[in-house]
Amino acid sequence: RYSTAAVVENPIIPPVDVKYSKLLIDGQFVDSASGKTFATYDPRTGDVITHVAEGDAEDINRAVTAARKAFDEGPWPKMSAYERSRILFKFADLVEKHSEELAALETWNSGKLFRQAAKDEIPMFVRLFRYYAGWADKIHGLTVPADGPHHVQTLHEPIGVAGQIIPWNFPLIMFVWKVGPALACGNTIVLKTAEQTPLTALYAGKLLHEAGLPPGVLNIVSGFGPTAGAALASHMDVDKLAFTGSTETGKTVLELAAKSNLKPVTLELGGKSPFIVFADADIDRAVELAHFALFFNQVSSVIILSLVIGFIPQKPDVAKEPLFYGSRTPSNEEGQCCCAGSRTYVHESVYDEFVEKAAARARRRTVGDPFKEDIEQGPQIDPEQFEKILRYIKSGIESNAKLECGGDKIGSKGYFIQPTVFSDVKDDMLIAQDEIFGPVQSILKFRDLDEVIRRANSTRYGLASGVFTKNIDTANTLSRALRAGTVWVNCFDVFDAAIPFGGYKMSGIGREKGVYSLDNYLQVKAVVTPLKDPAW
Ligand code: TXE
Repeated sequence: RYSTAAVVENPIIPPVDVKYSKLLIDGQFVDSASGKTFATYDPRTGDVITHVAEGDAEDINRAVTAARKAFDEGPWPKMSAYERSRILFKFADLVEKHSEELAALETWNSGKLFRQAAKDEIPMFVRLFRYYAGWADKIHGLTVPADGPHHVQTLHEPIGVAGQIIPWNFPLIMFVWKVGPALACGNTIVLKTAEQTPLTALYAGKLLHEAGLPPGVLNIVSGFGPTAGAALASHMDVDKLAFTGSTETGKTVLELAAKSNLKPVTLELGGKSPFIVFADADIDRAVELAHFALFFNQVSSVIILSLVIGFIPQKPDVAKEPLFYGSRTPSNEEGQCCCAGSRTYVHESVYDEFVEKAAARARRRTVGDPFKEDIEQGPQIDPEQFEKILRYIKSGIESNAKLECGGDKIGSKGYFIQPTVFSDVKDDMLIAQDEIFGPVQSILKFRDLDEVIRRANSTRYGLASGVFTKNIDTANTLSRALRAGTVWVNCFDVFDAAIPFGGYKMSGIGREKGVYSLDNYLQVKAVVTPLKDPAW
């Protein structure tokens, strides 16, 4: 289905204009202190979309000063929790109202499928904000039964100014994972967006203010990692840091936080998640789900949903698909997902059949303009990621993995890569060790349960995992033995606002989403009072 000719010769003109491109500080869109701007690109073509204000250390300082003032002087942290909740609910309504525009901007700036942005990610963004809006007035401490004649209570207080650094693969979803819990708990924020995708966060920031967010509570600085990002991580007046990105940069920001004011840090980093197919699995479903787990590109929400619930409809009718899918959000397209099932382990008795079907499935994958309805895979985000993926493909070929299909770029414009499948992959090959973050499936053969547990765990990462079997004992054993933050059994990438997400080992520190995410943004204070004056 893909060809070596240019895949996007006449790109669809996005149905949206860029309205916001300055820094959002203290409730105002402002130029950067240096007056500098940087270009942001359309990954379909590599063409410039617009120029945005480039924040650096001085702008981070301005933003932190505004956030500090908004925290110390209020009204946000001291506002009634119900009022805070109402503002977040109102914002969710506004996002729904502007969802087409936001989705188009997200696709234009990140290259993700428009269908995916509009029908999965924006609804999930709204769902998550409503989830956190619901939490705002339900956060409270405990009465503690301590020994002795004391009344002891805990107060759960906002932590202060939160610094948040997000990546480009899910610009809006990463926004809500960070901003949602921080606001619900009454914190103020300085958010540094990824240099590749600054546009939708600014739009969302504008809508939050329209919903009634006081100035200074959410400040957004577009800019680069070593300048703006590092300044935020090492700022003495930032009380907490949350980061999503590469393991390497995660180590850097942790060090910066430790060397400055020892601010607590949560990290959501890279992964190399195993997807394990046992001999008793329904092979066709396992092939489709493994394909989805690695490449994910919105085969169609209906088909993916049906894989999860085990029902295959005759023909998905895209026009009639509901806007909300409740408890499921997709991973990202083009394999640009931290929890991608990037090591596909298949039992030896079904291995040959699986490989043949997996390659056939990848060959059928449609690559092209993400604004088009019939496309499954858009471009990679930028030249760096594009080149990195091509280098890993070359390394797979050189290390004698068997190239079943793909293996090259497509066209000469934009950042399109052929859906690629390697079989005969060995655990020590680079393509089985490193996070490729692209449309490259690696299939490995295994013989028995103990062996696959050992091999699945033999990675420095521990973000997610998938198990495909009809045997409940196998599923239960794997669920406990796999050292990963998520085990998906007979499904993959099933997300929900309430399900915690995060990594073991070098995949991160802490959990996002769900009730666990609130702990990241709260201080616990013990208050101890004698039951009666001891002098009596
Ligand atoms: O990540 P970085 P990049 C992985 C994936 C990808 C690789 C590199 O394997 O191929 O990382 O991507 C900011 N101080 N993931 O280069 O550098 C940066 O500006 C402070 C997995 O995009 O980690 C951006 O906002 N901040 C991941 C954010 O960090 C710094 C998603 C992420 O950039 C900084 C993305 C510094 N010194 C990539 N340097 C996931 N977990 O989902 C950079 N940044």
